[in-house]
Amino acid sequence: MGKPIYVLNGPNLNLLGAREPEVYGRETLDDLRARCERKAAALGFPLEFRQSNHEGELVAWIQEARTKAAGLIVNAGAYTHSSIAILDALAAADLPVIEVHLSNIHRREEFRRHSYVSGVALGQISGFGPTGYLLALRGMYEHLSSRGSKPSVPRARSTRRAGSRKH
Ligand code: CA2
Repeated sequence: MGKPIYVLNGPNLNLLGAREPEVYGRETLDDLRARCERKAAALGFPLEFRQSNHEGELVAWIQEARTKAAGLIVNAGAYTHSSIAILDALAAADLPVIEVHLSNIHRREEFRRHSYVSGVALGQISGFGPTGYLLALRGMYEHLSSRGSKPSVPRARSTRRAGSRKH
């Protein structure tokens, strides 16, 4: 098994499914975790899925990911729009980052349009609900595979034809 992809969730995402279903849907965080685990298993990589309401804990997890993870998928919740500490930690991690939001942050309040995370992310997926996480996992898989750093991708078969080997 290679290094896991870390999926980190920020404040209040533990309330998923319990409140504001018109914005965030009816799926709980546990449902979302289960979906992500199934997707990661199908793609063949380990997954580390976590949620915290604390900025410092998220920073600590990003620092941990620097040596332990192959890539980071981040929904920093409201910290997306405010946390330079998370931005700095992501930049220092020097890992591929994909930013995810359940809602489309560009068609909500003006203050949600700016994301600190975007400055260090490969890209942002916003507005597709829980499906956005699955798209991010797929995107990370493709990104890591294209760099040859997806460990469970079968090694390329030799292009040398049988019998052409020099003895
Ligand atoms: O759309 C997203 O995923 C957000 O990251 C969610 C954050 C929000 O501050 C961002 O602007 C966009 C809020 C997460 C709060 O989640 C709740 C879920 C259910 C009920 C209440 C809050």
